[in-house]
Amino acid sequence: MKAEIDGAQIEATQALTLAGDLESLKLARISHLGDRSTIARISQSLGSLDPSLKAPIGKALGEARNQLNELFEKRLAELTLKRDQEVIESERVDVTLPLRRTPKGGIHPLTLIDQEIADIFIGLGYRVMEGPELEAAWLNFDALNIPADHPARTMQDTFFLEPLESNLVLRTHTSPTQIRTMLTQEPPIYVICPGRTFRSDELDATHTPVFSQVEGLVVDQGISMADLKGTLDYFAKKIFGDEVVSRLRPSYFPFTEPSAEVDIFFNGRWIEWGGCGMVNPNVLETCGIDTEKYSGFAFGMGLERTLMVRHQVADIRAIVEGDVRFSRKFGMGGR
Ligand code: FA5
Repeated sequence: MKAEIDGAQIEATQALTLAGDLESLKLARISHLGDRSTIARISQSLGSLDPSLKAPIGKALGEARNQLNELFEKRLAELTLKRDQEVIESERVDVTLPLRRTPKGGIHPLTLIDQEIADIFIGLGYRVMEGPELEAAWLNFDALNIPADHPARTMQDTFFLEPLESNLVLRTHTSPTQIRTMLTQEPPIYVICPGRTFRSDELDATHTPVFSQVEGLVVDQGISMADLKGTLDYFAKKIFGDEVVSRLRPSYFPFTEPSAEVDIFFNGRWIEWGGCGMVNPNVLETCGIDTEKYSGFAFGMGLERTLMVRHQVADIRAIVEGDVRFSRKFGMGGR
């Protein structure tokens, strides 16, 4: 029996010593020191042994167990250290590696100014109205008092959609959204209508075939040119700075009467900003609005031009080409 203990001890010593990681050490312990191991089986049979054998066998068993437990603890410490070192090595971060930056996009300056303008007018109690970019020719022209022979309706300015009988155009201004508003809402009306507009202009330093406008429309009782001027002054100061003044210059639009160009005095000179006027009574009547009771004003300006003036952008292409290096300068670009 002593020989059996010695044999088991040798086998266990070998298994514990050879275990290369914590998992195999655990398995070696279960098979050589666990409940079903040779050593455990001999311990259990100790009671039935001849009394003279009990003491020496018991002693030999105790010694073997102590030696093996010590060996297990030693191997446990060694293999734990080894495992920790492996984890540290595999999870090591090389702080000297160059950073991999994923450049984020930036909010385009046109979107920013669009939001800025919406904030200004929402602050005055206006609502923001949107209309479709693909528009009925009737809303883009006729309802706005633009007759069939008006030059703006020629192929040179307008993108018509095929088949021509569809009478659909890419809207040439945001003014059809005025009509949509007046056809669906009762006065008092206080709205701005921002959006993309299209004209068959060549792309050059100051023109682009796809640009953006913002329209303003007010229809209420007792609205006069003074209200228009006051609103444009306030708008100009909010966009260009408190020192800026605006002036109205007589002009012509079929949908306003009288009509004017609004100029601003900015950086020492007068700059044309947009068109405006009192809504032509013909337009109000087309929309079923009682012209005895109500009058209104409207204005419309280009957003790219507004940005160009405010930020001294010499070429409109910088705005429309979407280069993030340009957008970042407006303060909302990620890195
Ligand atoms: C109009 O479009 C009128 N609907 C504005 C208006 C509204 C007048 C309400 C009265 C009442 P106009 O064609 O001038 O007007 O265009 C207005 C602005 O759009 C111009 O001042 C300019 O800033 C901008 N714009 C026009 N064409 C282009 C273009 N090809 N590229 C960039 N901006 C343009």
